Amino acid sequence: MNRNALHRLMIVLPLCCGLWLLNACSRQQDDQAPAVAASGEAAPTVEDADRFVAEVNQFRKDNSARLAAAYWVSQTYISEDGQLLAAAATEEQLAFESAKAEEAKRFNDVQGLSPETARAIRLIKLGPTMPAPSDPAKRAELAKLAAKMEAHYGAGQWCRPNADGQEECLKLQAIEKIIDNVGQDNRVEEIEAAWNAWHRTSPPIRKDYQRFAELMNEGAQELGYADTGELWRGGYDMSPTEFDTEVERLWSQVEPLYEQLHCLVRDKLNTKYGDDVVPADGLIPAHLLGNMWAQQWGNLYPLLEPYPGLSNLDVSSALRAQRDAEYRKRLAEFKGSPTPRDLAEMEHQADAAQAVAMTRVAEDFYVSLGFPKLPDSFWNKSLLVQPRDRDVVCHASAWDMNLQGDVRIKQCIEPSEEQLTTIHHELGHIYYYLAYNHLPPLFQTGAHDGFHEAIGDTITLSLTPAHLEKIGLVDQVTVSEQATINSQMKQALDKIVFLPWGKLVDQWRWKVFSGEIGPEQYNAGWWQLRQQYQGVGPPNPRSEDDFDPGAKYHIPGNTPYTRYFLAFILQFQFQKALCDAAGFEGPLHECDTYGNAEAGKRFLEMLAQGASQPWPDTLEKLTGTRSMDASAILDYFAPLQAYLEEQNQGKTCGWSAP
Ligand code: X8Z
Ligand code: ZN
Repeated sequence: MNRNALHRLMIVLPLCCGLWLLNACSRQQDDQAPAVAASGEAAPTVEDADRFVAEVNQFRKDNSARLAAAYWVSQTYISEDGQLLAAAATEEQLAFESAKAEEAKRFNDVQGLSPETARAIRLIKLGPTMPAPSDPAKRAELAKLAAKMEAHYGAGQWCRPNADGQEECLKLQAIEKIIDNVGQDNRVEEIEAAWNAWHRTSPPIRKDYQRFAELMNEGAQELGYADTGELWRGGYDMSPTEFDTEVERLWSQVEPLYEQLHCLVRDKLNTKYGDDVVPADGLIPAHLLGNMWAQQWGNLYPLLEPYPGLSNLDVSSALRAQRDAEYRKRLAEFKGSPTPRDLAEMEHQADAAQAVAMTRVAEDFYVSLGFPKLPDSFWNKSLLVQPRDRDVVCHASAWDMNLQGDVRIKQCIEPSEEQLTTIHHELGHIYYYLAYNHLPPLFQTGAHDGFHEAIGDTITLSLTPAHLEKIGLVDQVTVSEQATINSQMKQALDKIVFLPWGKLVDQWRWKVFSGEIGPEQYNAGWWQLRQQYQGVGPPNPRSEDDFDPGAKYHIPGNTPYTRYFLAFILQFQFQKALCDAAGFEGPLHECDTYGNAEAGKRFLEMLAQGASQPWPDTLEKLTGTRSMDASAILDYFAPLQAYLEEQNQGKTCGWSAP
């Protein structure tokens, strides 16, 4: 689902976008609203409230497998039929969840509720991530739009004549390779063509998105929220306004480090491409940062490597070599002379075998911490490689199909470091699902959505150069201060660079929902935020015929995005706590929790709490603090910060405000 929306709302599903996740929260105005006691109706009792919660839990138990099956099919077999199934499931789920969110207000004045029931009612009142109007026709329209936009994104492609003059169609992952520009030196024009091609896929859903936002707002307003953004911000056990302030506070902690990194990257790109392409004191063009959305710049590491030649940190080469060895093995074992079809089949088998091997690497880390092995059904039912015969939504996601152990991931795995990291990320969701499956369905979600996104990422922080060497993915690891700077640079290009992007995606959506960015300014508003936060600009002039936000999965997929911003801060807090539990005494960036039972136990204990209590309680139990805080990430990158300051001396950093 990604419907992420469903996140809170729903029941089940994918978290990658999680589906049904609910989050905690509290809405002041709801809490203060009078109980809806129609004249003549007896005031609800504690027992009524218990029954109400039990009914919602039962609905989820009874329906999650069926609904999840519809979403799974729609995303792993993109077709009109799949859209129909997904829309019908969403409609049903939204009808139930929206009605219950409204009904839950009846219990506002009931005294003496058990803590579990009070918590469950708070969660129900939040409403779905995709709040639906109560008018059935509008609800159906909303569900249809959601299914359509997601399918449209998943089926996006770029068709052009190839070298032989034949039409060739590239899907997103193939187009991304041109932009990622790893191990090649594509011409700027080629990169820009790829960027343009992908950004041409989204204008067809611009009108749909406008209507979708309108309908969700109507649903949110029926529930008593000002707009959908307020509903989304309400899921954090504090008021939406307090949450806003928290996000700003966290951003202000990390912004200076991002600006330093931006400064050095711009300088290197300016040297490489010249003033005409990358102005020395202006915005960096978005297509030259080694990522379709310029959200993480790790692919630029070879250009930024502080001390070249010290260590080999190139995990992708090792993964590709493993995959090629799989292929050669099959070729050697083949009897007779293979036809082109046989060769293609062997290529596919090698891809699939390598995808399983990479997933096993990630599983092994969790198992080393004392987590269970993944169930057989995970291996049998997950989608780990892009099928050759149909479109699927390749954007990675993790699924809890039935709230009792049928967990899967859907990811078009390729042999690259980025994909290996994403597998660890997705397994974080999977292990969260498994750890809280014993709870009532309403509590089967993250402490908040940022927790869910941070679990697997925390594990990736242990993939230090020393660890990667141990598992045979890099060699010649050097231990020195210079080697530390190298490795931190590589990490920061992903982990620090992500932060402004992680914040701005929902800044855009919140403004769209509130009307501050009107439909006639969707694209201009988007680039204004990208300039403000990332210091990045479009490669060529954009207009309101474009819909560049729609070229990022989470917009058509309606997955809230601030969760990732929070996760990128929280994962360092989690890692610090786990390393403390493991008795590790060195600098945080050297800590590898692999095989540490105590760290694993503490982590699992946190996961097992799900959303059964406010997230500050859960955070405190693991980390000793009740707030999210960027000091762990800043401490982690302290060596790099010093290096950047020194490198940037005398340079003019920053860019003009929009
Ligand atoms: O969407 C994801 C995950 C699924 S929850 C693959 N991520 C964000 C993105 O790709 O934009 C992980 C990091 C940020
Ligand atoms: Zn995720």
